[in-house]
Amino acid sequence: DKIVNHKKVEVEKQKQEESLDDLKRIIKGRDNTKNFKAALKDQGMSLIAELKKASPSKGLIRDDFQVVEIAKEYEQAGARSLSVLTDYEFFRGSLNYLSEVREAVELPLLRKDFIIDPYQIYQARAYGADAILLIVAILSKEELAEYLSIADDLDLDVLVEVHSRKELNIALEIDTEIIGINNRNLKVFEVDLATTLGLQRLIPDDKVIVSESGIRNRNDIELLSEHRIDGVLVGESLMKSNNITAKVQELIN
Ligand code: IGP
Repeated sequence: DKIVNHKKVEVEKQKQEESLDDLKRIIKGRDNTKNFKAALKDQGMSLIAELKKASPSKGLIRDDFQVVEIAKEYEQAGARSLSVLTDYEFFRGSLNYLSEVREAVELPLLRKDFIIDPYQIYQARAYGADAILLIVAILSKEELAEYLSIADDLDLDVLVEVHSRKELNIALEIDTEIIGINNRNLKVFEVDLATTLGLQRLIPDDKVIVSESGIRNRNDIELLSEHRIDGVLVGESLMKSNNITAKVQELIN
């Protein structure tokens, strides 16, 4: 709630500085999007590597946050796509990180933020995203359906994030292809991979499934690999590593 209210104020300010028409003009000059969904469906467990400088639960995660350098290292090491935190208030992210990373790598990019207004979907596309995150916990079913259709018009893939059975049912009722199961309880910040294992069984075969948060090592990946999971979204354990290449390879090779 605190987050949603903050975002509403932030978005109103942004609209003053850069109008929806401005964004639409920028989008006209953008290249076609890259296929985030296809990158997830590639052979084996796909890694979405996250660029995350800080978080509400951990504070600053990485001092030396050179976003472009880290993005290139992720790509070289074998990540299939990247997640870029664009929220400043809680994660010390930036929309500029998104456009800078867009210039530096070929991988599909996910805009990771709290989307609560259609304006932010246009903004994602204008700044170089190929996919957006929609969080079921903070949107109504009507908003989810509306945002999915806007994303579709802009050629953006959508990762729909759920944390409970109730949220999953909503995700299954709207017409979404990619479902993210967040292992982190957003109220107490605890992570439990059992969240993925429990919900994954309830998802039809034609959906793409991503497990998000709290994935630390090879053991975690092996546990998830025993189930029908297409990809993992990993932030903190990569950002905390002093050898990012080695950490990526531990997770996916
Ligand atoms: C990454 P972790 O535990 O590997 O750093 O988690 C990602 O799942 C997490 O950053 C995240 C997130 C979110 C952040 C998942 N859903 C929604 C902001 C908003």
